Amino acid sequence: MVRPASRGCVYLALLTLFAPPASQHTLRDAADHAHLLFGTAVRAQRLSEAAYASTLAREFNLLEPEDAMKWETLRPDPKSFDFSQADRIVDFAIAHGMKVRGHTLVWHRQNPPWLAEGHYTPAQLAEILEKHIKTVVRHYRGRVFAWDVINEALDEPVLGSLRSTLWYDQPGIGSAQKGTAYIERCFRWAHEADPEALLFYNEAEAETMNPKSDAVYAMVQDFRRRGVPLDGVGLEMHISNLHPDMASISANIGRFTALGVQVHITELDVSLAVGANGDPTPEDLRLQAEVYRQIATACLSHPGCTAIQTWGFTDKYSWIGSHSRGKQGAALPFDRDYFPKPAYEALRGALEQSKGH
Ligand code: 9MR
Repeated sequence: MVRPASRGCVYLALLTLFAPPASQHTLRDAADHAHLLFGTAVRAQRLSEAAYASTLAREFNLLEPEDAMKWETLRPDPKSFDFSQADRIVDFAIAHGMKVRGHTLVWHRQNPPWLAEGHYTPAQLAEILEKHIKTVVRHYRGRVFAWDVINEALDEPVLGSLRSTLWYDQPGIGSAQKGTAYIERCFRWAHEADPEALLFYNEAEAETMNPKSDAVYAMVQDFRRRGVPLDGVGLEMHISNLHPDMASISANIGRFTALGVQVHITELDVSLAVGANGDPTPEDLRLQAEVYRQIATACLSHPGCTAIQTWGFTDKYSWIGSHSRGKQGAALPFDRDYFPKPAYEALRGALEQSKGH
């Protein structure tokens, strides 16, 4: 795969300089070789774009709906469930022999107005949430192998404290001020709905050893001791620092897997400063590739780190651009025209060098 013209010269030079020995294998082949799930977040409305669909099916053995399983999309009104977009993605995965991670049953964002502004009592909210979790998990029973049950329940300003949310204490589902009790109830509901599904707690900025990951660790340890059905921790890995503390990231993955839970790297992207034309510098592309390589290598060095997902795969569609008002971008392994970047080669190289997982 060689990219022609325009940005092509730069990429070609970088590929030549930094690529591992030429290989006809795809990232998916390399992931299969490494016995690792390698996936990406997917937008249902893009599946009709030929280049999007063919790249997705060729390069990944795992996918996760980026937004299609959030309440905003699944729950147009209090009474009904609209599975159309999520089903499209799941059907695509099954048709192409890919596994599916579900994202996300409980979050404080992307909730529909009828829910967020509904002024429900805790008892009513508990009933609504239990029904939602059980209906969605049952709908995908046997098709979604792992769920992000709760997403980002910890706070940013006071790292490690529980975030004040609709589900916790505004007004919450009846477990306000009882720490992680509301989270535990959600895991138990999901487990009742599909005892085979792997249940994950997914968190942002808990990648390194820090107060937030300490709080996740304490919760996971407590849940495991008491038999709460939690199987894994999702570390998002939205990276904007081109020199991340890899020793800390690796130690953090290690301490979670030592508790007997799996780690999935769930939302990996490495954003770069971009100019008005959306392009990063060649040097940043090289550093970005190195970060991708190091993250893959860190995951592969822990047998309990069983999946890596990028948050999208083409720079054409990524949350980073709108989030940074166009100042950051180019965060993913494929460029806007679906040509592989140095990051792609670095990931594939790391997977190919793996002794098997
Ligand atoms: O990528 C998602 C974007 O399309 C949504 O607009 C955004 C809304 O907050 O959520 C993005 O995905 C988030 C994910 O669900 C949870 N972790 C953080 C991700 C980036 O914001």
